[in-house]
Amino acid sequence: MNLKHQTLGEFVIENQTAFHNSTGEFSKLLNGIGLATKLVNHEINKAGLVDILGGVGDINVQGEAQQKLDLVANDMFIDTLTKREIVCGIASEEEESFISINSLDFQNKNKYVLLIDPLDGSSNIDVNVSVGTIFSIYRRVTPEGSPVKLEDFLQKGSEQVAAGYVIYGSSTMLVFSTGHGVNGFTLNPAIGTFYLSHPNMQQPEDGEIYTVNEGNRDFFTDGMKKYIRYCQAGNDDKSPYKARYVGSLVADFHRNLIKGGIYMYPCSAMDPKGKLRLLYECNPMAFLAKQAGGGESDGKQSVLDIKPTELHQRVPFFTGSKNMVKKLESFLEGE
Ligand code: P6P
Repeated sequence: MNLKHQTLGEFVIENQTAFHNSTGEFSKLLNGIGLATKLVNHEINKAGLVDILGGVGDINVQGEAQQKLDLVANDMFIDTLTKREIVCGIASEEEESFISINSLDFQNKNKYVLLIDPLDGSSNIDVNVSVGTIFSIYRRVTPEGSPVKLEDFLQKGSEQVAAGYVIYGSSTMLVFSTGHGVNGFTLNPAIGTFYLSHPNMQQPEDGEIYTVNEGNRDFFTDGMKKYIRYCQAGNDDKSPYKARYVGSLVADFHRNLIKGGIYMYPCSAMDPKGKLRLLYECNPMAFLAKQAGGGESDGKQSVLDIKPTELHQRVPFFTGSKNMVKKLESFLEGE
């Protein structure tokens, strides 16, 4: 390990002044997310052992069934951020409605709300494939000190003050942006410290990887079907693209962010509105893509411009190398 690398804590302190006139609350929030990430990472890494070893602290004395890791991750993020009184509200994929967090003195002065997909792609855990956490942070719009309202969460993605993801893969990485570029931190599990390993991440403008569940192809629109054939075509101007699909948004997004490529989850006859959730999957990833010089869209417009109407609403979502997203949109025009 090159000890010259900055730690997450040092990075947050050094950049604190840039964090939206932060009073230190924002820095506490980022560090709180870092802590919750380490707790979840620990649970994920031993998930495969629970059934084998049993008593690794995950099956309680009553022999109750091990909670699904989605809920474990959900509880860990909510507990960590509640106890540290860092946010005034949380919305989660695992919670039907938002959670209002009143600080001990019940005059909640915290400015930020968090939206989170605690464990995206969790069905992959059983087969030891990378999974992720996705988070999105807004400044509340209702008066400080009052309980949060739904409108604090139903903000356009363009209003995000920060967004990021954690990828629990061959290594665990925290990748986030506060509106000043994208930075990636890799966890050294031996000492539980995140180190700045990928400063100022930039998505290649072009790529040769297309990412879509082709099992749904017969249910796609004609424009989408034509674009897939375009990706597969080889001619004087272009070689066939590589098909890469993990089935875990964070893993697919992270690979395409580094290598170039396009991730697509279109609407279809089976998912007329698309599958991915606008507030805690698409908006945070779109924010990151844009900050890294990439592109993002619902096929017609930036998802960051969509005015949300409900917490768990779904949209078609495309994100990746800027020129690939533009090319895809040209195939979907008029649909
Ligand atoms: P499908 C995981 O459930 C997820 O939300 C994303 O992480 C992933 O890209 C997508 O759904 C996979 O969906 O329908 O291809 O299994």
